[in-house]
Amino acid sequence: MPLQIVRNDITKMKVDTIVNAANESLLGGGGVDGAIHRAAGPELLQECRTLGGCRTGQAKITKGYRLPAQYVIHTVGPVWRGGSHGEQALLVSAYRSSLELALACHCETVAFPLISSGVYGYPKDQALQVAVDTIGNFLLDHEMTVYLVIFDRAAYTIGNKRFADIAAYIDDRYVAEHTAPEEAYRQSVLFAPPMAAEPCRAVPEGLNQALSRLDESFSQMLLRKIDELGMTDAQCYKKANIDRKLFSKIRSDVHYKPSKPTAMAFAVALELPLGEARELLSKAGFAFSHASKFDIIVEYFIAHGNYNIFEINEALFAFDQSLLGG
Ligand code: AR6
Repeated sequence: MPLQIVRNDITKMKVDTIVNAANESLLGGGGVDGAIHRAAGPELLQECRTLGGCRTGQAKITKGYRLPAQYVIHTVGPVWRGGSHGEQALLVSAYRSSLELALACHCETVAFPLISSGVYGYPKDQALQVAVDTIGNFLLDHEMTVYLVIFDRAAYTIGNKRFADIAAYIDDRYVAEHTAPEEAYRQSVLFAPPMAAEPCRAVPEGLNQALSRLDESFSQMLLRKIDELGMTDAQCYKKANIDRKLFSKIRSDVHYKPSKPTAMAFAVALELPLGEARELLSKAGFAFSHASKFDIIVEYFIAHGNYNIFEINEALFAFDQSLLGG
C-alpha cells in the first residue's frame, strides 16, 4: 500500500529514510527531533553541524547512524501563526522537498511524522489533511511506500465536521449484533475451502453445466471497467493505493480473489456508484455490511461521491479501522 497511516515511534521504523521535523538551525531540539537525535547518537549532530541549517519548507539529508533507517531527511515546517501567513504552502513544501530528496537518494520507503503539529502549533486535523493530500499527490507520479507516523493518538482529535458526519452515519447504520445466521451460513459456503475430489462419485450433469456458465470474475470486471473509463492500469492502481506487483497478479489471474480492502479500494478508484461498487465486491464474494464500521465508512464516502482514497483512509484510521489498499 503506497501510503499508510500507522501509529508508532518514528525512531523504530525500519525504512530507507525517516523524516525529522527540525528547526532552521538543524542542531536538535525537543519533540520528534530530540527523539531522533537521542536514538541516532551524537554522530548525527556532528553531521548536522556541517549542513549550514535549512530554510523553512526545504529539506536536507544525513545518514541514520544508530537508527534502523538508513537516512534522516531533516525538514523544517512552518510555525503556526493563525493560518494567514503562508503556513499551508510552507507545509506542503516541507513534505514535497522531503519526498523529492528521498527520490533523488533512491529511497523506496519513507516515514514522516506529522510535521509542525507539535511545538510549532499547526492544528493537527489540518496538518494531517496537508500531509495526506501532499503525499497522495506525489504518489500518483512515483512508486514509493510512504508511512505517515502518528505518535500521539490521544491528541489526534476527530472533532471536525466531517468526522462528526461519519460518526452520525455509523450510528444510523451500525448493527450491533453480529452477522445474522443466514449471512454467516452464506459466508461459510462462499468461503469454505474446496472439498477434496472424490474420484469414485460422478459429478452431476446439472452441476457441470452450472460451472460452465460462470459469471464475469472480479478481475474481468475490474479490467473491463478500466477500459470503459479510458483509464490506464497505472492510473487505476495508484488511485486505489495498490502497488504495481499486486495489480499485475490480479491482471494475470482471472480468478484472483482479492481481500475486502483491496476490492473496496478498486471500487473507489473506479469511482463506481454504490450499486456497481456492490456488484464488484460481490464478484470477490463480499458485501457492504452494516454490521461493520469499516464498510459503513467506505459506503459513506461513496454515497457522498467522495472517492479520495487518502481521505477515506484518514477517516478509517480515525475510527480505528484497517485501511483501504493492498
Ligand atoms: N515518533 C513520531 N512522532 C512523534 C515522536 C516520535 N518519536 N515524538 C513526537 N512526535 P514536534 P514540530 C510527533 O513538536 O511541531 C523541535 O523542538 C508529535 O506528537 O516534534 O514540527 C524542533 O527542533 C507531533 O504530532 O515538531 C523544532 O524546534 C509531531 O511529531 C520544533 O520542535 C511533530 O511535533 C518543530 O516543531
